[in-house]
Amino acid sequence: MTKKTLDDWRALADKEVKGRDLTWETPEGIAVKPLYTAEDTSGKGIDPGLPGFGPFTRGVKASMYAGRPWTIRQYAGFSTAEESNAFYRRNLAAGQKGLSVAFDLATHRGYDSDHPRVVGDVGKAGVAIDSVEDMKILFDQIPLDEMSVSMTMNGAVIPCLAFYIIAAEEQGVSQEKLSGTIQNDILKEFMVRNTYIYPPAPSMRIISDIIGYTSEHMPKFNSISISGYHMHEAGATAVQELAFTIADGREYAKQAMATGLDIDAFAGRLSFFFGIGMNFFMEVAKLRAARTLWHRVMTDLGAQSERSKMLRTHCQTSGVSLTEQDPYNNVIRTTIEAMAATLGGTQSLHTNALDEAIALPTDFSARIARNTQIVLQEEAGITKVVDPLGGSYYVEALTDELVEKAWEIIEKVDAEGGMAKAVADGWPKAMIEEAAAGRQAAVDKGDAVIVGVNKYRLPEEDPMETLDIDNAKVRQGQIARLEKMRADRDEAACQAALKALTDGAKGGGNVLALAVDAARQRASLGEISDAMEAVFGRYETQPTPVKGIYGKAYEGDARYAMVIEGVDAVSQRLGRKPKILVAKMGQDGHDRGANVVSSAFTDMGFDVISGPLFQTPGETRDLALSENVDAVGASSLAAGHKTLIPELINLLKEAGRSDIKIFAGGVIPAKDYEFLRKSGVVGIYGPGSNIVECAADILRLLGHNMPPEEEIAE
Ligand code: MLC
Ligand code: 5AD
Repeated sequence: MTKKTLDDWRALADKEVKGRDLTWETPEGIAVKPLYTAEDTSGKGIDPGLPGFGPFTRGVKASMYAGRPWTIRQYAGFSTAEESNAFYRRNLAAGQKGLSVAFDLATHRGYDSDHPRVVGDVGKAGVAIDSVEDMKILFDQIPLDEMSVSMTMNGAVIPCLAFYIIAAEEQGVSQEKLSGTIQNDILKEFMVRNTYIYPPAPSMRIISDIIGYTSEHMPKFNSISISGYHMHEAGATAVQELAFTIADGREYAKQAMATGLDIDAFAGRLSFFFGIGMNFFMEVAKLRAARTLWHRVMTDLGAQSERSKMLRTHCQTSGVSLTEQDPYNNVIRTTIEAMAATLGGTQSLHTNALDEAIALPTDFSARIARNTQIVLQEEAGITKVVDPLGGSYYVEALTDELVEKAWEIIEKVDAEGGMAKAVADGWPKAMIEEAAAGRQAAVDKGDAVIVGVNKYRLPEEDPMETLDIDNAKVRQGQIARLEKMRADRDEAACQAALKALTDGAKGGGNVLALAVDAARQRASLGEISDAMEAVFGRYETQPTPVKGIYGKAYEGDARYAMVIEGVDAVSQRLGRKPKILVAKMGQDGHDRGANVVSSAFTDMGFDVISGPLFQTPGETRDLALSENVDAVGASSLAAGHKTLIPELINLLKEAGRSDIKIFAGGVIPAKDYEFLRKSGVVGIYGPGSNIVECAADILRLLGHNMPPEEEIAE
């Protein structure tokens, strides 16, 4: 038999599909072909090398998981330090290997639990930590010289790391023995995650103070976790996530070098964090590309040691890919994503729980999430072979293409003055938001399938048990502990340490070293944050949603056209466009949903006011009144909805404006719907809601006779 050629294959495939084009254009702008062969890899000179050697495309260790499996590190934290500690200890007993702390939003934003701005946030989305006393309870009976601990903290990074150092010290563990990671990645906060406190320049200075301090005193501690995860969750494509994350890393390295540090003294402790979504091979290739790119960047910056050029990373499966509808599908999705992360060679992994789209994990859902990894490690044989997809024509070609495409953006960032400047200019955020709006339109139109949401949807869903936190009780307990600590401490010594911190923040001092002294004197998280805020100030920003992307994707769609007509009709009747305030109350900075909604509503012809982040209900009321809006859409993703939305409704009522319609959207468990409706919420839109339908509902409430969706079915 003669050997078949690619042309033979093409002819045969063409015949099978009658000439249909099988190329798949991914959101990254990559044209994925239906077949890859050696022509796409060795034929183009692609050689991924060997694991353990630069550029580490095939993995950072020669033996990878065959030598030591990845760390099962589940991110968790809720309510009090006592409850979170008990949860950690149960998880460790059941096979988890490393810890990862989720702090509540009050802590993230540098507020003590008794601060009036955080009434709805304390203990909700993570654990409340006000002082070293809480931190000691959090790690009670967990030996910090043996356990590696990750802390996801960026805004209030100085007090949290200081509390951790003192909690260990008082456990008898000196700081040089501590192994773990602090997230400490502020650039992506300004871009997508929004738990910043100070303006960009002092925030960058804090990072180099931490890198300086840890490289001197904590040699086993990873000083930063440069994160693409949150970009991914905000809707970034794989290329955007890669490019901006690597560019962030380069910026931090350059900043630390500018303070006089030798690159090889700190670079070995820079670590990374990526999100892993559903496009399986793309995600495998993404991690391989990330390692290749980082090796190139660090070589360019002059690193000598191979360790400095090694991209070590944590991964988390994607939250945004999971659904409220038919939630058991989430177990399947998470398994696929976890496989992509491990076949991509991650060092550490968090697998999301199946109730992700509704609430924080329960013991039940956390067990399944953890066991997903244990089964992969102990039953599936995945750990036995290093980089088993290495040499796959498709994966190697994709890796190469991702490197090229991301490198183009990295070079653009560099040409325009670096990532800190790009973040200030806002174009990376805008790029990600455009990708997010495009994705939302694809899902709403059904072009991108989500099983159980826009296809194969169940007629009825069974209710699920979810975790509920009594936020008022947590807050009372925290306040009592704070009061006791303040009464028992040496006040003069504490104030002196805080003053030294303020002086050091002005210049000359290392703010982490000074905060460690203040933590030892029982200064609280809010006090330490305030001592720096006195010098640095607090950063505020205004959302600027993108325009035109959602509408463009819907061009020619009949249902969309009806909504546009509806908006026109209401505009004519009112003599102005219908006006909507998209509000973000509390310390919840998740703004992908709010921005996408603002963007889509603007495209549909509404007059949209995008409220600033972090408002109190009183501030939202003031804005609603001064702008004289017809409706407020409150976006809530961090469990503050039961406190903040009813308060807003009451405040509007007191102001005599009960006519303003209130909608709620975001992560809201179905069991809370009744409570919210009774409080006066007229429409609730959970994850998976269709924005065009949401707009139709609003038009109905504004008195327009909008036909139901079924009536225009094609
Ligand atoms: C590993 N080791 C080996 C080996 N494999 N040694 C010999 N042979 C092998 N095959 C060694 C390593 O070199 C290392 O030692 C040690 O074992 C530990 O392995 P590791 O691979 O470094 O793993 P780990 O300690 O788990 O560290 C992984 C990490 C770290 C570097 C990525 O930064 C990390 O744990 N990050 C977690 C971040 C996280 O959980 N974030 C949550 C974000 S949630 P040595 O001496 O070389 O160090 C979030 C959500 C939100 O952000 O928004 O709120
Ligand atoms: N506990 C467990 N997981 C959490 N996540 C966020 N907060 C917590 C918490 N307190 C997870 C979710 C979310 C991602 C950012 O991290 O999966 O999508």
